[in-house]
Amino acid sequence: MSQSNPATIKHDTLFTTPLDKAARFSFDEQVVACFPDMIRRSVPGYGQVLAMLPIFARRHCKYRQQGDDGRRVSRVYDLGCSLGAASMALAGEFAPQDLQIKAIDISPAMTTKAATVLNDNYPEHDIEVVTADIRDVTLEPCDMVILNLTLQFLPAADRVAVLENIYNALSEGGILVLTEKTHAFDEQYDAWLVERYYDFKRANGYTEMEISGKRNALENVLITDTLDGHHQRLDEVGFARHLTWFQFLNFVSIVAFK
Ligand code: GEK
Repeated sequence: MSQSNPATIKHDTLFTTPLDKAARFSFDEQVVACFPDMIRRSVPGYGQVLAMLPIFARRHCKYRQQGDDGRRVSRVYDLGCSLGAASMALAGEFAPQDLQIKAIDISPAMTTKAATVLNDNYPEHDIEVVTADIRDVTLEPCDMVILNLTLQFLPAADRVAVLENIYNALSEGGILVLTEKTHAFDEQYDAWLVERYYDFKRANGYTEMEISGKRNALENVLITDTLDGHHQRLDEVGFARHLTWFQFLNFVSIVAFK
């Protein structure tokens, strides 16, 4: 099932004109309108990671939680859900009564659209879309947490607390899937990865102006860690086991086991 009607997804033309140098990237209505096109053309492996989420969920969501009506359900958090692509992928895999999804994003433009898309596609499912800062939310006991390209937008100093909150909420046997853009510690490797990443964007139709405009807008907004840095932080918050299961250029996805 497609996430949105392709006819209503705008082509990403956000950085096709010279920008005010002070302009910063924000998840507003303009971004929402072209988001599916933008993320697919800008994030190597985005579709592959989404496709694996229901496969992981099948193995790790064991109906450990109590639903509102007293029935056993699997509760999954989609943190920084944007238009709900990860929630969509999961909902398609579970019967409505077996799954409870809580999709949270700080951008009202995102959550408004996500709620419509999810409700239109999965009206029978228990999916709550919440507009909130994930730093302020107390998570309920859950089986799976998805942080797909979200932690990178939080100030570095706030990342441990968010992961601790997730660790504490996960039931034994549950998982966190953490997908992030990273940088390499070695400068030469990093330069190679960044150049090939720009080649990836060129191959997907972005011009030099669009690539440099987006890079400037994301400066100090999207702050990457190294892959080792992510693993160290997961250790720090208590995850005893965590594995890099996917890497495509400078984008990685880690699964952390509770
Ligand atoms: C996907 N996961 O398609 N609290 C909640 N949301 C936040 C916060 C915060 N403090 N900061 C940023 N966001 C999605 C893609 S996009 C990735 C995630 C990207 C939200 C922000 O509003 C945006 O919707 C999302 O994190 C990041 O699977 O655009 O590169």
